[in-house]
Parts: sequence; structure tokens; C-alpha cells
Amino acid sequence: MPEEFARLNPKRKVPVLAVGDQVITEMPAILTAISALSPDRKLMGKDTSETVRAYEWLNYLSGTLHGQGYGGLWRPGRFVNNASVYPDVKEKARQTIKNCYTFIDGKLKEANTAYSVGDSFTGVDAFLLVFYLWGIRIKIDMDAGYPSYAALAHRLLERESVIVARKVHVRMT
Ligand SMILES: N[C@@H](CCC(=O)N[C@@H](CS)C(=O)NCC(=O)O)C(=O)O
Repeated sequence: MPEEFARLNPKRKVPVLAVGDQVITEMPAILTAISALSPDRKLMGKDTSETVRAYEWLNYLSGTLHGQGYGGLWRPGRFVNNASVYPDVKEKARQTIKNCYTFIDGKLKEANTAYSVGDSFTGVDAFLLVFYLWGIRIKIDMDAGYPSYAALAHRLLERESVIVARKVHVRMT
């Protein structure tokens, strides 16, 4: 990672968002900042109750699925120094990822709403879509295993903004 980037984010992680003179890191904070740029869109929920649920989702996705699951699978060195046990760490991480997908699918099925937080699109849906696509990338059959999650993802994939974003996306790994 270039030193120029490390000066921007000393944590040496993406994503990073620059708004004016502010440099913002961490997904829940970045999505909050994006939402504030366009308040009418209510991208962090339409009321306090939905906003609370949005943060509940984002912290789970960020801390457990991303940090423990994908962190362990793609960066086992974050968890152990001894490279000979990387396979164990990766296997456990893959199980964590699948447990998270089962939990997400169950939560979406139980809620039975159009989106993850109520009846309108939020930043949580965007983050959920990333992990659906990552699941496919690591060869999990997302559509067969997690039908409610897959149904949401397929609706999201048809959104104009998602189509445009995927065209400009540069893969980091
Ligand atoms: N807690 C951070 C996690 C960010 C993160 O782990 N980013 C990964 C990419 S998916 C990264 O930059 N990894 C680079 C590395 O580990 O060298 C967030 O929510 O934004």
C-alpha cells in the first residue's frame, strides 16, 4: 500500500471517504457521512427506530462478517503469527462467514420487508450486496443457500445506481 495512502488513513484500510477537509474511515461512519450529503434519501433510516436498526446491522456486518469472517479468510495473519496454522484460521473464518449468512438470511426472512431496514433502500442494503457478491467470489452458492438474502441482492442488482457503481468498481483483491 503506498505511503501516500497511509498518510490519508494510518489504519491502512479501505474504504476511505474525503468530504471537504474531512477524511472519514470505517463503514458505519462513511455511510452516515454519505447519508448526510443527501438527507432526503434517508439512507440511514426514516426515523430513530430505523436508524438504530441500521447501526445494529452495520456494526454486525463490519465487526463480525467483515472483520472476523473475511478478515480471517483473506488476512489470517491478523489473527495468528504462526503461518502454519493459517489453514485452521481460514477454515474457522469460512464457518463464521457461513454462520453470518445464515443469520442474515433468517433475519431478512423474518422481517419480510422490501429492504433490510423497513420498506426503503438504506446503506445497509448496499453493504449487504457487497457481502453477497463476496460470497459468490469465495464459491458459496448464495442463491441456493440463502434465498431471502439472494432475493434482496437480485433486486438491488437491478438498481440503476448499482449497475453504474459496478461498472466503475476497481477490484482490490
Ligand atoms: N473496519 C473497517 C475495515 C476495513 C477493512 O478491513 N478493509 C480491508 C479491505 S476489505 C483492507 O483495507 N484491507 C487491507 C489490508 O488488510 O492490508 C471498515 O469497516 O471500514
